[in-house]
Amino acid sequence: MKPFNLTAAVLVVALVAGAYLFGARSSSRMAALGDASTVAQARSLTAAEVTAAAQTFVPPGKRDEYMMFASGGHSGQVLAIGLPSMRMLKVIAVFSPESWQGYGYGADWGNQILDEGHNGGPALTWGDTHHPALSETGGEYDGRWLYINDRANGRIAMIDLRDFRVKQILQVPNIQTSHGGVFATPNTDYVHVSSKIPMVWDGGFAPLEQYKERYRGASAWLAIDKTTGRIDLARSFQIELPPYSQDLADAGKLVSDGWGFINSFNTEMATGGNMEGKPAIEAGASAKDFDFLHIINWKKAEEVVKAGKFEMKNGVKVISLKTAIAEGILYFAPEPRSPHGVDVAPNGQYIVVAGKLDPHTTVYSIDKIKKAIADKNFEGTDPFGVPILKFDAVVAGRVAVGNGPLHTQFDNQGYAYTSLFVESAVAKWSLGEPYFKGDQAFKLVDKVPVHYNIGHLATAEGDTIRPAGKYLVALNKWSVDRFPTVGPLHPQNLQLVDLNASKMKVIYDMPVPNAEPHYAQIIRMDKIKAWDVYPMGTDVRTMEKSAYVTERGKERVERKGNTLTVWMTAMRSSFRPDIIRVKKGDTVVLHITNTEKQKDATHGFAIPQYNIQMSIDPGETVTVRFVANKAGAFSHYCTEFCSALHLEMQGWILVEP
Ligand code: CUK
Ligand code: CUA
Repeated sequence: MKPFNLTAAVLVVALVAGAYLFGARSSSRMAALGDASTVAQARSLTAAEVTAAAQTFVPPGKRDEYMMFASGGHSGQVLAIGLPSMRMLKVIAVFSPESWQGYGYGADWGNQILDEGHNGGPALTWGDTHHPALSETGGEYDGRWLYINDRANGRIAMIDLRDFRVKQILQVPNIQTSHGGVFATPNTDYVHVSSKIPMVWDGGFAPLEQYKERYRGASAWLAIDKTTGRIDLARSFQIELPPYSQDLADAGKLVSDGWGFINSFNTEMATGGNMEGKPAIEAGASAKDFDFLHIINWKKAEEVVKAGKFEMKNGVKVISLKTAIAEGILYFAPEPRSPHGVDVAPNGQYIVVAGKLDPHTTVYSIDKIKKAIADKNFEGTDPFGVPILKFDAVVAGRVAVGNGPLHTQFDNQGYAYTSLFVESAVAKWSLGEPYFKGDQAFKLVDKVPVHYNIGHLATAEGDTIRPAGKYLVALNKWSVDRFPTVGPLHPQNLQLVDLNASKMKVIYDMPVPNAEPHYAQIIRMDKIKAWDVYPMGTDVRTMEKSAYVTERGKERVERKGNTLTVWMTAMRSSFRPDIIRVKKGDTVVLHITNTEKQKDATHGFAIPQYNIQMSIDPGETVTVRFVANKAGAFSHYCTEFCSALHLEMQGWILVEP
C-alpha cells in the first residue's frame, strides 16, 4: 500500500472510528488531532493504517476487551493474549518446564504435576499443544478452566483460570497421540480427545501387516468434576474406533447436543513403506475420494456404560466397536478426501467439514443425520461394520471457498469463516436457514488475504452458542517477509482481522516468537476472574490450604533421621530461616510460604547448584524436596526482583561433607 499524504478530514474520520470503538468521543480527546496528523505524516501512515491503529491500540493503563488462549505447539505451552491489542499477557507453562514460573524445577514436591503424565518412557519434558478448550456452561464459555491436548502424546492438561496454572496432566489410556479435541460439551460434562495415529492397545507390538486387526483408535469422553474441573478417569469412557487417522473433532450443541463429530483420514489404512516398495503414507492415505465423518451419540454411549456394556482396558471403560455399532452409538458419513477441520455452527444445526484436498466446505445437517439414522438410509458399511449414511441424505450444502480449506469459525450474523491454507486467505460465507434462505445461503461473500499459510482461525466467543463476531484471529504458519529476519526460524504470525464491517480487514500483525499456535479460543475478558493473591497458605496443586503453611514467627527446623524439614517464610526482603544446615546425603524438605498479601509480591527461591528454581506467589505455600548429595556452601536467592532490598534476599544452604 502506497502511503499518501493525510488530510485532516481523513484523519478525523479514522480517529472518530477508532475513538468510537473505545466509547471515547469526548471533544478533549479529539482536540489533539493536529498532533496525530503530524505523527501520521511523519511515519507515512495511510488512513487505513491509522484507523487500524486506533482499532487495536489499547492506551497505557487500559485493558483489552478479550483474552485469547492460543496453544503453543511444540513449545508445550499455552499463550494468553489480549485482544484487540494482541499484547502477550502470559505464557502458561503446561508440558514443558518454564523457569520464570518455577515449573519443572523442583516445586510441587518435585514437579509432581509435570510428572503426572508419563507415557511409560523417560520423563517427558515437552509436549505439542494443539487445541485449547474453555469450559462451558449452557454452551457459553464460563471462564473457569482451560483444557489442552498434547498432540505428541495422549495427554491432556487442565489449567485453572483462577491462577492460570496447570492442576492436572493426564495420560489418557489407549491413546498414544491425541488430536481430536480438546472440546468441551456444552455444560462441560465431558471434554473429548481422540487418538490421531492408531496404536496397539494391548500394550505390545504388532507388525504393520496386522494394522487392520491389531491397531485401534479411540474416542475418549473424559468426565469432569464440576467443582474442581479435574478429569475423573473412573467416570470416563472410551469408544473403540477403527484404525483410521481420526483428526479434528467438535461437540454438538443445542439441537446436536449429545453428539460428537470426528473427522478422519487415511481410511485406506496406509502404513507407509516408501523404501519397501509401498506408497508413502501421504500418497496411500489419499487414494480414496471419501473418508468418514465419525458421528458419535455420546448420550447413548453414557447409557450403554451405565448398563455395564463395556470392558475395562488399561484403567478405563471401553465400549467396543461391536457394541458401539450394535447400540447405535457410531455412524459414518462420507466426507470428501482427507478432511481436516470439523466445526459445529452456533445453533448446532450445521457441521462444517473442510478437506484440504477439496476446495469446498461440506455442510452436514444434524436434522438430516438424525433422519437418515432413523430411516436406516445407509449406503453400506465400512470394513468394520460401521453403517455409512448416504452422503446426499445428510449434506445441506457445499460451498466453493478456495484452495486448501482447513478450519471454520462463526460470527453472530450467520456467517462462517474458513481458513484457506494453500490460498493464504480467509473465506467468509453464509450458512443456511434460519440464517440465510434460498440462493443467499451457502454463498461465498468475502475473502481476505492473510500472511501466510493460515492454519486455524478463531473468532471472539467463536465456539459458543453466542459468538460475538467483532474479531477474528488468523493463526498463520509462515511469516515470510512480515518481520525483520531473526534467522531461518521465523516467528509465526497471528493476524487480527476486523469483522465489524462487511469487508474483512487485517488490522494487526503479531509475531509469535516462542511457539507455533495451532488453535485458539477467545473469551470476553470480564469472564476471567483470576486471583491476584492466594488465600494464605494455598497449595496450588489443590487450591486448598496447605498442611505445610508457615505463619510469620512460626518458622522452624526439624530433623528426623536423615531428613531435615524446614518450615520457612518469604517476605520482603528475607527468607526465614536464611541459613539451612545439612549433612551431605540428607534429604531436605523445604516448605516455603510467601506471607505477602500484596499484589505482585512474588518471590523466587533458587538453589542453582541443585537446579532448583521456584516461583512463590503471594499467599502460596510450596514444597521442594531434594537430596543434598553435593557438599559445599551454596548460596540460595530470591529470583524475582521484589523490593528495593531484593538483592539482599538471599541465604545459604550449607552442606557439610
Ligand atoms: S491442527 Cu494445527 S493447523 Cu492440530 Cu488443529 Cu489444523
Ligand atoms: Cu524476594 Cu526478590
